[in-house]
Amino acid sequence: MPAAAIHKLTGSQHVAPYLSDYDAACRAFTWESARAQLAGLPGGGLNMGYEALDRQVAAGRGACVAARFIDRQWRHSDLTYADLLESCSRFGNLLQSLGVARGECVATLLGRSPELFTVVLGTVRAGRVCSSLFFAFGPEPLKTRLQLGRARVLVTSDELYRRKVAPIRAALPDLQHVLLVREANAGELPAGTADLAQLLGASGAQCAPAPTRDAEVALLHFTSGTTGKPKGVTLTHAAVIAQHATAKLVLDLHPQETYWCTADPGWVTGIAYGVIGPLTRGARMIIDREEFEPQRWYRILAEERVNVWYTAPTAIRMLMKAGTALARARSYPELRLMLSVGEPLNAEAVLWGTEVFGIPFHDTWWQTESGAIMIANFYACDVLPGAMGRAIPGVEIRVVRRGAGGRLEVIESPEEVGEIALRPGWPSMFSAYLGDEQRYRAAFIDGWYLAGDLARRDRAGYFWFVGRADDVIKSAGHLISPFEIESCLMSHAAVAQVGVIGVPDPIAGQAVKAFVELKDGVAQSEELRRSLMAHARRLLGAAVAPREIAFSAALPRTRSGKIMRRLLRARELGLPEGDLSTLEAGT
Ligand code: 6R9
Repeated sequence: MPAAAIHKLTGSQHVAPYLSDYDAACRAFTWESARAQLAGLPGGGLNMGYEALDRQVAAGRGACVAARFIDRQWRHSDLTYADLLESCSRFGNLLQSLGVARGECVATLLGRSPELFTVVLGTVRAGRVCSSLFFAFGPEPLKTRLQLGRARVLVTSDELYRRKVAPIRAALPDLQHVLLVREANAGELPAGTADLAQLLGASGAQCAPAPTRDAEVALLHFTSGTTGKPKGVTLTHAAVIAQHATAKLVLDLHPQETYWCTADPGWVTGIAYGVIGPLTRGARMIIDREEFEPQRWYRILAEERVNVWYTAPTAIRMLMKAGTALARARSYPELRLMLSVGEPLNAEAVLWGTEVFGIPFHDTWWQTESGAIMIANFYACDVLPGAMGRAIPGVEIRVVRRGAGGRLEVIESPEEVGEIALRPGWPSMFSAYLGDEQRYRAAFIDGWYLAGDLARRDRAGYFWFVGRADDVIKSAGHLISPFEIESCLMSHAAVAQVGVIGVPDPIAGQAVKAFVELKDGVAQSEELRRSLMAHARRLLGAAVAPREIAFSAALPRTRSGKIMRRLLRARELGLPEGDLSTLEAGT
């Protein structure tokens, strides 16, 4: 039985919500009117960076704070909309002078910093394509992604360059410029790099936005599949229409409200709702440059008077673990909306929010491919603890099954589990899997985009998450490909076969576990296990490497030689083994 709905007393909220009647909002909504809420480029066309910055400055918000950065020593530095517009203009001129062409890729490997904003917004504003990479990736995942994106420019720090990029630089022939964000006492520039601050200083402060069209690619995000290389998901400038609309209707962001998104910029949430969406709403963003720490987080919520907070289940579970007393040591009178994304948000976490903050967490669901929030518990609507919420206005979402003859059928029964399917036509829908037309086409069947997630849809239209339809792992909100980890372990001299699965973890949701079959004649030992672990951490980065490695005499595989991760998982968790007709005997 799901927990009872939490009824929202809209009359008592101090800000009138943008969406107060869900059905009426759905009826009234059109994507044309959503686009009309943006400025559009003076000569026609649409540009994400222009909507986030120029439009705000033109509306008189130039002197308003766009982003407040808080560092480890609790020092604050504020950037206004006008500051950001200037630094982005400089960056646009810099790209021009470096000879980076329209549509070419500029990658970042940065934490949450002012430079990240300059590079992401400056790149898309200049009509180049920005790819923001996860700073905790090791050299291998970085190499794959920089190669796939054919990045011409990379912006990173001295330290990340030295540890992760210098060792793979020779394998990146397209990468012509590495620009470093330098500490004051960084010393000599490493060979083949340049100083970003110096170049920006020497670039002009005026730069017109590129005349981009709606369908032109602006962002490249990498996401994981179960097989093959990571998928390069491209989002066009039109994505800003949906990111703006959802920042308004779901995050309910009002101009100059204080907003805190805790997502890392290396993943889609950190860009869509950590940079673009909130700026198009004229918000005042809080940017914590540090990593998670419960006391620090409560201090930010309280002292910075956060109004709207977008975070993730792993962080919420860690806060719950740190204890209610810590949360209650401060008060949060300004906090009016808390949201979550990225992994299943259990009902207990929603209720804990109500207990501690007096308001529930509002779950939201979406994917890199959807480019914007697609399912949400809306601010003014009842929250069903454990449910992901309802489809946003303007998008038709159902659960489907494969019926007779393989055709997709929409499931009407609220009990039956099916795959989440979205009807194409919303503006932030991904425009390609970079260089993989076939994979892109395979994501659409019978006029639906299939998300790869299993869910139920109840009579009121709320979606209840059930699981992934594939083997992809979500650990601490990071989407991890078992294939990428398997490939890395396979490159160790002692390894014959590898199978990687996600196992339940009370905090991270899932943890990565690798099962390794050794080559003939290689003996299992604790030392070898440690060597495998070190190998994985060095190449993949600690955030992606397996947490556990187990030896297996013979991994279960099909007669065609494919490792059966499904069976590994069933055996590990003591679940029914299911159909074994393709299993190779003796494995
Ligand atoms: C934004 C983002 C997408 C996958 C998605 C699903 C999982 C996202 C969720 C959720 C349960 C939620 N996911 N939101 N699972 N409840 N509210 O996370 O994008 O990194 O592409 O991951 O994350 O499995 O398919 P991405």
